[in-house]
Order: sequence, then structure tokens, then C-alpha cells
Amino acid sequence: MMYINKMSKLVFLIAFIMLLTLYACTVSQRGEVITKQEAMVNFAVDFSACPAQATSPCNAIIASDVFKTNPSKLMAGKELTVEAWVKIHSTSTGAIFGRMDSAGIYLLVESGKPKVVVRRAVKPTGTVDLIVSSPYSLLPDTWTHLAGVLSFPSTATSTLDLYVDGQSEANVSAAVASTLYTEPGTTYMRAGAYAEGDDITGVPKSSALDGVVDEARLWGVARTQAEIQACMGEELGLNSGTCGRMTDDLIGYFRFNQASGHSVREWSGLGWGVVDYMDKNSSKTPPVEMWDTGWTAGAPILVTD
Ligand SMILES: [Ca+2]
Repeated sequence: MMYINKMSKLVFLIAFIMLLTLYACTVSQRGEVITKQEAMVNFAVDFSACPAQATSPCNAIIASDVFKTNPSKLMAGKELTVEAWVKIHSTSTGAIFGRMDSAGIYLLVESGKPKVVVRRAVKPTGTVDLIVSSPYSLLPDTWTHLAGVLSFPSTATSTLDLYVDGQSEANVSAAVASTLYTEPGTTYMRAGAYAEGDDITGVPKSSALDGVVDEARLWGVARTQAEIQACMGEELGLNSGTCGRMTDDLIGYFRFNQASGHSVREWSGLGWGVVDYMDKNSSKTPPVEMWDTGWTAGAPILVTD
């Protein structure tokens, strides 16, 4: 009887050890799978999650002298495209993405309606802004792709187009030879706010974006509607094709896939690829008021690499 009891205990012990081993393997495998899934997940930044957003617009910022030193990063004299995915939570007013002080280009939302501004666009005086507003109201909590394109169809005309989900929404033309007249003096590129230059009519710097931004790109060329449509649904890949990031035409590119911390990587392939920071709407250098609470699910696009 005692022998049987000992055998039972031994069998029970062996079974228990086997179960423990199996459980450990499962956890290990599960953990590995989760890690791989997380690496493939697309993230974005919800600026309304910034603790200071109620009193001062928060933003994702990159600052670099490369804007002044690398010819491919210069903006003056070029046709331009600015694009991003946005998901607003309310009919708010705020800045989405761009680079600008007294000159530059920005994507904005004014009372829930998309808007694109090119500041100091017109030669020879360089004092006229091109502004395109849209009567279209963004749907709350719905991802929408926005693109603003400054093109230069002839030496005597210029056009600023606004595309919503790849469709032409509104445009304005200037009957002059128009381009960005001067180079922005700032070394900042921002998403979620703008801090340099004068207030833009309808979208003051103090307005905080109540929404999410993803896949923000600034190009030194006028992207065609076909190119916008072809590449809005995927990340820019490691190639020099239409939807590739290995081109001098790409001035800046944010994916917002970090998912933790307060770093934001810049992805333009022939650029810098450096990491910079999310901070409050401050012009302090380096940024000193960081935040890391805005990571959320990204836009409905294909993750490339
Ligand atoms: Ca993303």
C-alpha cells in the first residue's frame, strides 16, 4: 500500500513538472509572438492625450540644422506637398503638420474643416499667403488622409490644392509666378502644433489639436493626385520608387510607430533618420517638457518595414 502511495506521489510529481514545463514553453512562445506582433503594429500620436494640451498645444518636433545645410531639405523655390492622416475627436481647431515660420507650408484643421496654408508664396514681394479652406467637415473619430500641394503649372501661375482621401476637395490659384519666396528660418518641423511665425487666420498658435496624427510627410515636389492615391495607404518603403522613401524629394517623414517613450523617429531615407522628441509647444532648445502618453493605434495603412 505504501509502495502504491509512493508511486502515486511520484507520478503526480512528474505530471506536475511536465505541466510546469509546458506552461513555461507556452508563456515563452506567447511572449515571442506578442513581441513580433507589436513590432508590426502601426501606431500614431494622440495629441489630446498630452497632459498640458488644455493650456498649451503639445507637438512632436524635430529640430536640425540639416534644414539649412542639406540642399535636398531646402524648401524655397520648390513645389511642395504636405500630407498626413488625421483623426479628430471633435470639431476642433489646430495644426496637423508642416514646417513654417514667416515662410513655409502647413496642414491645419479649422473648426473640423481641413485647411492648407503656404506662407509668403508669391514673387517678387513674398508677402502673400496662399490659403485653401474646405467646406468639407472631417468626421469625428474617423481616419482621413489630407494632402496639400503647391504646384507651379507655368512661370505665370501657381496653384494650391487640397486633397481629402485622395480626392480633389478645393484649390486656389495665383496669377503670378509663385513659389515659397524665402527659406523658413526655423530649424523645426512639427506635428500637432506650430509655434513659429505669426498666427494663421482662423488657426491661432494657441489652438490645441484635439486629434490623432499619423504618417506625416513633407515633399519638395508637387505630388500628383495619382501618386497621392497610390501611396496614402502604405508606409513609404526602403526603395526609390513612387512610394519609396529613398529619394531627395522627401524633406521629412514621421511614422509615429515608436509606441512608447517620448522619441519620434524621422524616416526620410536620404535624410538624417535621427530621433527627436515630443514636447509641449515650446521653442526651447533642446525640448525640455516631454510627454509620452499619446501613443495609440495608427491609421489604416499597410506597414512596410
Ligand atoms: Ca504610424
